[in-house]
Amino acid sequence: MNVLREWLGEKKKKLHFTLIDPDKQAPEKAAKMAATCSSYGTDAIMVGGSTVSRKNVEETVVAIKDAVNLPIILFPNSSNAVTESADYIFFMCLLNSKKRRFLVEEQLAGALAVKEYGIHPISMGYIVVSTSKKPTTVESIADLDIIQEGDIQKLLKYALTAEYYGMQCVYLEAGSGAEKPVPNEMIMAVHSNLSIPLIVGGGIRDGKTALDKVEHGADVIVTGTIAEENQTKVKEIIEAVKEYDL
Ligand code: 1GP
Repeated sequence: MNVLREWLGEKKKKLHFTLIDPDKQAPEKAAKMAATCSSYGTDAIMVGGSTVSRKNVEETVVAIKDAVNLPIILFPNSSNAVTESADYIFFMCLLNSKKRRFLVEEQLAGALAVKEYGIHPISMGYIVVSTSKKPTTVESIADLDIIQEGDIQKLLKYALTAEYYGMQCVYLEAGSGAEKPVPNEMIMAVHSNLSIPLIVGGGIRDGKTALDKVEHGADVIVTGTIAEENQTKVKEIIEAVKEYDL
């Protein structure tokens, strides 16, 4: 079952997910942010960050669960971020990392916990596109086979590999707080060559950019940093995503 495809089909709209980093605020504040984004129409809350502790993730998930009636999806940086109260987990492989750790080891370390906790896994090919002069956090830790802006052939090889492996979605990531989001032509190339849902995130800060990304083929827009900085902009982004008719 491809949950993302089902959600896209049911809503007949593009989707917006809000990413909350448990390291950036207390669980109560995270819950308030989730409630605000929920009132604006976000479709799911992703919980994850680069230095999260299991306790912090779990407390944040529990607080958000109390505050909103939305799916909560773990977006783990490691097996340490697998906690029991989430509904879903992006069971992800950082395809263009050269580190075995991000390709399979963290996944091995977390698989039994996903089973034991009964969290629904959504398999994901996670691909980082380098758009920033200053490396984002994921770029600094992942030892990437770098995909430069505009290198469509290289991106397509990775994206097709995700689909041929049977992964349920592809996430094109510019990195949290990226100077620029993933370029439109790269999104369009993946959209026109793949049939699995396409998630795009990193560096999206306004409604116009979000709309641009969905118009070029993104099915799901993820925003994180802007929810911490400017709630009016989050509203604008969610409205832009929702305005787009499939
Ligand atoms: C990070 O793509 C997400 O994984 C969100 O990025 O924080 O730049 O919105 P931002």
